[in-house]
Amino acid sequence: MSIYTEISENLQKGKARAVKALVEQAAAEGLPAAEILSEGLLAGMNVIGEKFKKNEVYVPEVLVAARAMNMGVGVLKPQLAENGVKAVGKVCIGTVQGDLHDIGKNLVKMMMEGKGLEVIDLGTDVAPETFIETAIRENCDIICCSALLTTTMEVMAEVVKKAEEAGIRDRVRIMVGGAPVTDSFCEQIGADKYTSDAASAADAAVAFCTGA
Ligand code: B1M
Repeated sequence: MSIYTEISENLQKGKARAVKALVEQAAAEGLPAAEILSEGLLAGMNVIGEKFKKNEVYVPEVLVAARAMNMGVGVLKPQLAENGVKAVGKVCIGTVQGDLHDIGKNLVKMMMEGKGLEVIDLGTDVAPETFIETAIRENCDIICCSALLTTTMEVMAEVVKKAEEAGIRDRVRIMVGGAPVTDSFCEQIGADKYTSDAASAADAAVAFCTGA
């Protein structure tokens, strides 16, 4: 069995300590962090996602798998986010109000930090007003919203509306993402950029901040 399969299977069983140890082993063997993430951790999470959809596993199993995922991602953080880069811009990020999914948001944060952006993490269940107040107080270049539920993605439209009302729309970009979000949804609500994955989100954010 490959180490990636072992990581995936242990993640599906929610064995956080085993996942952490296996990820550490894979990293020590010199396997690339991005590959450990996609072939091991995300592969396992995808299986859980499919089973969750078919009611073959339930919230408690998904929660322990998510905890194992976060432990594994924690090990990879230093490699995924190479340090020592000067801050190229400031971002505030959060999962929108009503939504508690934070694994994707945490990955986006990590990739952005790796690209030299300063990131303020507002956590989950973030009200539109909190995004706006933080962007103003902290002088952020970008507001990043993540949503995993079709019912919560609408909150992103509220963030755009509140940014317009606060008069900051000309100087703060709004980026959106998460599994149910699409390019056309981004356009429809008047946000600036949709990206489908964390690495592209980080690239787009750097491009906004550097004017590239
Ligand atoms: Co939830 N859940 N969940 N869940 N959960 C989904 C999202 C779901 C698709 C499962 C399913 O039915 N197949 C479904 C949503 C259906 C829908 O709305 N259409 C669902 C549901 C229904 C629910 C509950 C309502 C279940 C219930 O209670 N009956 C409930 C809601 C709670 C709430 O939020 N209020 C719920 C709860 C949970 C748990 C708490 C158990 C747990 C979350 C734990 C946590 O995050 N700490 C959980 C999980 C883990 C999932 C699945 C299985 C996995 C999500 C995940 O972390 N994926 C998910 C099924 C699935 O997606 N296959 C599911 C891995 C992660 C890396 O991907 O977040 O998509 P993702 O991030 C990607 C990209 O989307 C992108 O970058 C990342 C990768 O590079 N990205 C951005 C994300 N944000 C971005 C922002 C950007 C740019 C890119 O710019 C700003």
